Amino acid sequence: MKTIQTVGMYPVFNRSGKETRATHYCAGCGHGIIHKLITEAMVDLGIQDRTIIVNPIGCSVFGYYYWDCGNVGAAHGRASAVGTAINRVKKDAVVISYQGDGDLAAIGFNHTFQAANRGEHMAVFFVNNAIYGMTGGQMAPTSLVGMKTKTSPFGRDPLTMGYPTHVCEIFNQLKAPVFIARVSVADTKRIMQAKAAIRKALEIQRDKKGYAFVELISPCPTNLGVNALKAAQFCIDQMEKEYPLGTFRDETANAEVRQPVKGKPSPKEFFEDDSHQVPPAVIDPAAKELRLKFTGFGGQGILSLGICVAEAAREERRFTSWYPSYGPEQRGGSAQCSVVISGSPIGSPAVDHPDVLVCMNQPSYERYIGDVVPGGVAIVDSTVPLEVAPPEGVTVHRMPAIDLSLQLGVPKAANTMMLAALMKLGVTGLQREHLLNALYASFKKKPELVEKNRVLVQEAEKWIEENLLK
Ligand SMILES: Cc1ncc(C[n+]2csc(CCOP(=O)(O)OP(=O)(O)O)c2C)c(N)n1
Repeated sequence: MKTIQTVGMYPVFNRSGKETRATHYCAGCGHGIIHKLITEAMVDLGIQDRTIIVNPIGCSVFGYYYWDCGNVGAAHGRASAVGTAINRVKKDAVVISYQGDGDLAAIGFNHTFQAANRGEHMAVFFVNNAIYGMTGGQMAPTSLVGMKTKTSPFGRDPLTMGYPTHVCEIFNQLKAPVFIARVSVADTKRIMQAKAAIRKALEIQRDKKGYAFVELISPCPTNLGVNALKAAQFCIDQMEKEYPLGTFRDETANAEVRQPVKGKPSPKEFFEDDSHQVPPAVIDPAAKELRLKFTGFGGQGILSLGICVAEAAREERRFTSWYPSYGPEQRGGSAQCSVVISGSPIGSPAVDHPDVLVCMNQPSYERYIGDVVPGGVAIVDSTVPLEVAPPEGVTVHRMPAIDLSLQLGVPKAANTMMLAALMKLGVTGLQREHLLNALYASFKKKPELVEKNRVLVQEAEKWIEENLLK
């Protein structure tokens, strides 16, 4: 094939293994025009090398076959969220979020709205063809009243289907956006206006001035079931009545580069600050993976107990994960967390079949004891009646964690008693010193509790020696 000189778009589109210059869009569709306008502006402004386009789910999902710049695919509706992430880590990037009306105004509305409210540095191009194109013509949030679609065969009825969504008008209530405009690609005059709006949105990105939103009214002949001319006429006659064209906001001249809150460390400062540094884990094939589950009621310190064990493992340079799960109640609901300790990277932090189970209440004992693997260990508070027999090969230790903590006058320290049991019974494979360091570190904000807990651990260990290890 003869090489075609192109800028901004690839010379050939390799979709489906075929080298072609034809796009996958239907005749008369607006996407191709909008692609070209974005390409022209990107090249003219000299930003091609730092532009990253987040391609949506919808007819324009294949944008990355055409645009010769950075391209990232996002899950349906998440383009603005993915764009936000890119924006945060690649400060010099020009981020474009390209989204259809189903993608942006239905499944992804909140993501897009929140990105607009935060004033993320990105240009959002919102292609409004009043229908779900890719999936065959279902009703979109922007479908017109009375419009017949696959899912509104008798016409959109506001009584049951709501009214058309005016995204520009809604976003115009927000403080952060710098530029908001609605344009159309239905005829040449309108395409020229669209070209200017797209260019402006990208200039704002080039100059790091903030968030720009451009809605583009775009014909979809295939799903309207008419020819290209009639689809364009529908945009002009019908859609513009509902969605008037124009610039809603242009604060470009006054936009200032926004500054972060004072006193907040930059990500660089944060990660270079030694107090946040985590020593990297070391591969040790001899260290078998140990899976632990801590269970009880919320308020019993179950989650903190799991954190202590995970932190101690971290100090020993093990790979470790801590994965909490709790009911909606602030106090008294069920709480559990999974901890994995390993000498190699961890596949999943979820622990369904623990080697070690810690139970602080009856419901969790009954719920989880059957999951412990043969050869495993369960440490169960003595208040829990063992009405369910443990599986064969599972050792159950009874620990009066709640009663001991009450006797010692610190009812909240039942989890410290359990930690002492884990240490004394040696079931975590971690050193006592590291487990204690992790316990004391958890009282960073209440240093007076360190000494108290040191005594509690001693008492608990004494009890274990006399009762469990004899
Ligand atoms: C999570 C999820 N839900 C639904 C779909 C199916 N789906 C693919 S594209 C699409 C709608 C696209 O419509 P629109 O955003 O208007 O873009 P157009 O195709 O019209 O350009 C839907 C619902 C999907 N891919 N993923």
